[in-house]
Amino acid sequence: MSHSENELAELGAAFDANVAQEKKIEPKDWMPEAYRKTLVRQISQHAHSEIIGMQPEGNWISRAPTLRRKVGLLAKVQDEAGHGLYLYSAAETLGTSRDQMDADLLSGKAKYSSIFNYPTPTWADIGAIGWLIDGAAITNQIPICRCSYGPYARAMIRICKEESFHQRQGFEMMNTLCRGTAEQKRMAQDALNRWWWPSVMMFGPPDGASQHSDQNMAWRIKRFSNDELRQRYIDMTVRQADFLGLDIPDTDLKWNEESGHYDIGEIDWDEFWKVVKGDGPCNRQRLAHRTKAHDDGAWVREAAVAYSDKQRAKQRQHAA
Ligand code: FAQ
Repeated sequence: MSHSENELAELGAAFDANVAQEKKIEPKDWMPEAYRKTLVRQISQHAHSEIIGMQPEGNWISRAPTLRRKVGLLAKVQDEAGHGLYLYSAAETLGTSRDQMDADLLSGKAKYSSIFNYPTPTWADIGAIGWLIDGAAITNQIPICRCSYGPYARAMIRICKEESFHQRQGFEMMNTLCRGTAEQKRMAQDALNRWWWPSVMMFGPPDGASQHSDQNMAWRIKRFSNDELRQRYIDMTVRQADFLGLDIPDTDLKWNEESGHYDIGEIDWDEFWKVVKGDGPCNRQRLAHRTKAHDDGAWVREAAVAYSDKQRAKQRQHAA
């Protein structure tokens, strides 16, 4: 339905007032097109990250060192699939389709988190992903539980509960390695050395270079800037590394009495943008794997559609 200029101004003012009063915006409410568009962008990127994020860990399911570790890892990877599904559903409420989101991911048009383009050569990487990547994910995502868009905020509540459990199990895994043999401790340190900087980059470009932050903070999609969340993660994680007896791979890291935060060295933003633009260590492998899984799953989608068509035909017969 098209609106006159006056009507649009009134709808816009009512929308702004609802956001300011912390009322949730729901799928049938009027919303500015740019709000809808940025939410589809962020939520679908988030969903794709969960789905692609299954790959680095999935790599270790068949090689987990004990039955207990295998069960834990299987459950974690399944949780990530679930997160992807709630998030795709949340994005669908904004008028996009799952087919469109899949097509955008597979064509390389839609982004997913840079972090999942790094390899997992050792078992310690699985501990590091839980500890660092889930740790960074919950730091970023807890504020999204208060996002102005209702379906995204509600999906995030459950996701955050599961991610914090993932973070605990990753930390416990690192703690076991750090209290084990010298070789296990060396593996844990090596994993931290490789994952530290990519995890710091996960929060996105620095505030001056973030395109979407200002508007999305005004719309209460985001509550804190990329740098604020990054600092929160650094302060939390440096102390945890200390507890584990591991060294953060940054010779410039130091406590700043004045700010009450840790200062870190220079972030390699060239590396970040290279990975975001598709040229990281595993970008091609991740997309090729996802494309094959999508193609292999075509018969499941066809069967599901055929089944639902049959059910609908039955219901129509009953109703007649
Ligand atoms: N990777 O203007 P901003 C997880 C892009 S889930 C790739 O600052 P924004 C669970 C950005 O899209 C991890 N691209 O953007 C798990 C934009 O490009 P566009 C995912 C990035 O949206 C754990 C451009 O740069 N979490 O880990 C990245 O305001 C373990 C300019 O940036 C979420 O998605 C990046 N790191 O802020 C699974 C949380 N950063 O779209 C398995 C929700 C930025 O205009 C194992 N998302 N870009 O083409 C967010 O909070 C935000 O979208 C940010 C980026 C903070 C990621």
